[in-house]
Amino acid sequence: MKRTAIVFLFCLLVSNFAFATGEIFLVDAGGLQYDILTDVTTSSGSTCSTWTTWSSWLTSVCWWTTWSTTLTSGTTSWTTFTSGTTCSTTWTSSSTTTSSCWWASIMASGQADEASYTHTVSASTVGGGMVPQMHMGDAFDRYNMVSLRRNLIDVRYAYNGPASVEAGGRQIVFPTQTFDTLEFSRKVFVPENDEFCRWMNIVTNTGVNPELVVLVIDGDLGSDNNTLIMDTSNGNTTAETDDIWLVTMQDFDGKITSHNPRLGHVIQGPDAAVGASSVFLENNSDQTKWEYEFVLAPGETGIIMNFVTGQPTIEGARQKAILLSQPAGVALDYMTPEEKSAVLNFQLTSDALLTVNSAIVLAAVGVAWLAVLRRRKNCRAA
Ligand SMILES: [Ca+2]
Ligand SMILES: [Ca+2]
Ligand SMILES: [Ca+2]
Repeated sequence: MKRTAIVFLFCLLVSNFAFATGEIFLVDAGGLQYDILTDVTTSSGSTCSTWTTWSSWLTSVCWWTTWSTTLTSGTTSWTTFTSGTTCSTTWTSSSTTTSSCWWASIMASGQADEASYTHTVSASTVGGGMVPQMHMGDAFDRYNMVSLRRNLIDVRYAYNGPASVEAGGRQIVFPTQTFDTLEFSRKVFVPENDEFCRWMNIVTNTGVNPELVVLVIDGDLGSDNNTLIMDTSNGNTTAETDDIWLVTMQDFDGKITSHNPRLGHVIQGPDAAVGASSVFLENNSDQTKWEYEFVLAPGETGIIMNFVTGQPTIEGARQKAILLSQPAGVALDYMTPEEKSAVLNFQLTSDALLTVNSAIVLAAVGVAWLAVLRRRKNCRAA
């Protein structure tokens, strides 16, 4: 009877978390439909016997209370998880003092859970051939999850409430989550007239001292252990910190088809103030991780921006990634002048500076015109 009650409570608990997470579907100009998660309060996980099994999952949360205790404390317990009881390597099985435990690889608000084409496309093969009329989908299992590293622990951006939309529903605006003296939020944009998804990861230092920010963006590709790096911006097929973009696909080896969209991951721009401090992407692994480290002065806001493009062909992914690495036009749509000037990992020149500096230019023209008027007045007086 007691066991039945625990199972019931567990199911109730999991279903409650699942209900809280929402999703917004956005289709780009190429017909690729992105599934963006909002108000994430879900995790992928299961029961565990020891903590040490999962101790390397720095982005996981664990709890060691009995189910009844967790359920009684409701959402309060989750608040506790996100503010510090994340699994760390210092935990051992001796931490568990009760009979039940559960581990969870916690997801993040604003992650792309999936991307699939709404229509058939002609896809390129590993060898350069073409497959006509293919149904392409399963771009991601989880993509562009995000954490801030606090005291060596990666704390997820999650459990932060519902999102809203702007830009005619094309940009999802996520709420602010506080990490000590840092405030963090996200905006995710998919245009109807171009082919990409853009993330703005927005951090503000609300403290009185300069603050080191370590932003961790991790993901899981749909290509699983058939992931192949087809190209990177510095000319090889190895992911490195100086790579601006990376192109991946799902290998045909061992499969009849490779039906995942070919992906161009754009992680930074050339000559940017802040580059990636760590990049992980390997063949035969679906795991992705890009990290950025930077210092924010008191009151300063910094934005780490990422793009991904899904394309039917490798060449399409490569060409779009090259364009997005120096973002202009649609790639900067629905960004405020303040947001453009806060971007750290791309050097925004033409578009951004034009907008940011237009007020300065107008002011300068005004001052010059006043000087001309004054000189004319002086001439007349003379
Ligand atoms: Ca998937
Ligand atoms: Ca996967
Ligand atoms: Ca490379």
